[in-house]
Amino acid sequence: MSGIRTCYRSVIAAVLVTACLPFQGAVTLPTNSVCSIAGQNAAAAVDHHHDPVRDPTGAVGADANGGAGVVVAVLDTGIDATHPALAGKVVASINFSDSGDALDHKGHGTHVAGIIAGGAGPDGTTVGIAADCRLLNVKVASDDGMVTTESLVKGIRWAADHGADVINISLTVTGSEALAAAVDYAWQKGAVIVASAGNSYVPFVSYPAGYPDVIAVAATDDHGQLAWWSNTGPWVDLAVPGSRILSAVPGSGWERKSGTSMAAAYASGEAALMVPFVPDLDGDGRNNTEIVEALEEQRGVH
Ligand SMILES: [Ca+2]
Repeated sequence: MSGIRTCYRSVIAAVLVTACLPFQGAVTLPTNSVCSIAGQNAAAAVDHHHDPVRDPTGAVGADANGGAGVVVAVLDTGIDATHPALAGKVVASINFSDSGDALDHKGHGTHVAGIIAGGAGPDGTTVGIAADCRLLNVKVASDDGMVTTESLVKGIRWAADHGADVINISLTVTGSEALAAAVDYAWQKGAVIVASAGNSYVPFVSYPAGYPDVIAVAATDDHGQLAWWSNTGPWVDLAVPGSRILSAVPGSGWERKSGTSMAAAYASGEAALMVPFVPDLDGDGRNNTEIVEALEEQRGVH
């Protein structure tokens, strides 16, 4: 395992990607919107949200279901559950950060949540990949975007114990034995675990994305190519849209953001669509292995 840990200097939406260079340190921040990208050529922005996902039988569009009955945990900076696109979607909230509440004062978790489960956007079209799923708001990052491995470990275990079918982790932290054990715990409970690869354009393994039972997600650009700022490497499992993705921000607003955070959310939405359709083929009593295989077949980078 690489001893190099990647970190991201800021989650502030206004910073440039050049502020996201990796360094070695004990604490990292959520992977981030990259406004140097978001500010470019906005007229060419493309919504990718209805790129169809098919269930493994190929017979029915899995998106016909919209993820109804599926629970997705968003481990992030909190969620603005009062946003019109997210009203009624958050079924439970908990705060493992040092913030005073589980609200999203940062504007990161709400955007991620909207990509996964958001309803009608500003033009009336649905912004969420799996708009009928429900969310667990698991706040693990504080209001300045700081997240510790310890809080993430608590969040993963809590999500697994509260029925999460999919666990979205749009952030990176320093790996640890406790984090690996939490991932294994959630995996054995049947959760599909999705994490962002990071935005630093480096090949180094990020955590928790780099653990074998986590789907590591890179971001593509408007042309379907790997975004230049996306981390990648043989440890990355999927490459999905992550550039200029329209979603909700606190205060009933909307923004386009770019990052592997957005890509991970996109992949989590696709996983949520698959949950009702993908059977347990190997008889181990859960279908997360089969969902991961189906996702990698359709979106894999290998
Ligand atoms: Ca299985």
